[in-house]
Amino acid sequence: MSDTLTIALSKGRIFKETLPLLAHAGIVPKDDPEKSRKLILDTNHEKVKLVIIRASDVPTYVEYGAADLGVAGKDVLLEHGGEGLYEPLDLNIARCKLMVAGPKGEAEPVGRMKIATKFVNSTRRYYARMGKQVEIIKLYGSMELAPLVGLADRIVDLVDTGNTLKANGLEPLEHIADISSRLVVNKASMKMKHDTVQGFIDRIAEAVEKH
Ligand code: PRT
Ligand code: MG
Repeated sequence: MSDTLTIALSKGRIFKETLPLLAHAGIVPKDDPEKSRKLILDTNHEKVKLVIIRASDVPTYVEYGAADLGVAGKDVLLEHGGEGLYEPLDLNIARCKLMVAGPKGEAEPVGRMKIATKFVNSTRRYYARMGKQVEIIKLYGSMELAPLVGLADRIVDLVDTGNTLKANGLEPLEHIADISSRLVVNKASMKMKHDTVQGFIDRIAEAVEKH
């Protein structure tokens, strides 16, 4: 590796599922972000560093070139808009679905529904496509609570096993999008560090194939 590479990752499921792909590319972090409070992790490669940030901040770091590359959920990229980024690779990790959910067995209320979500842009686009007028209420988490306390009629959230919905008396109603994590690349890095960046993408692509 001839150039330096900074890779933006969020901790939790994305970090865990990206580790084996990085290992295939010969990159092994020196610290575990779940144990260390460090935000910049060194790796076995002197020139490769990982920055550990919030999942929703990854596109911003990469867009502005604070990181050359990053791993972000498609849900996050749909909200960000994806401007200023290349998205060359579907990593097929951290898979889930973006769905509309509501109280189990309850009929759709008449009139303008209230939809609680942190995915405001995706939700707006979805209901526009459906030709439905809705009121979108922006939340930052625990969307499942909103219908239980009368804040909203429906939520738009990520669903994996469906256990979180079930535990809160909700059920999945409509499928909006299949979600997985993507490798994103800063446009200038792609040009200026082409061989290093492309070499990295190729090795990660190989790892995804073998997974
Ligand atoms: O947690 P934080 O606020 O820091 O950020 P984040 O929630 O964006 O990060 P993180 O690590 O929780 O999720 C990172 C990415 O993982 C998301 O952007 C998705 O692309 C992907 N992913 C895959 C998921 C899930 N599966 C998932 N199940 N992200 C969240 N969930 C949550 C969901 O929001 C719901 O609360 O898990 C719950 C539902 O899971 P089930 O299995 O009960 O259906
Ligand atoms: Mg989370």
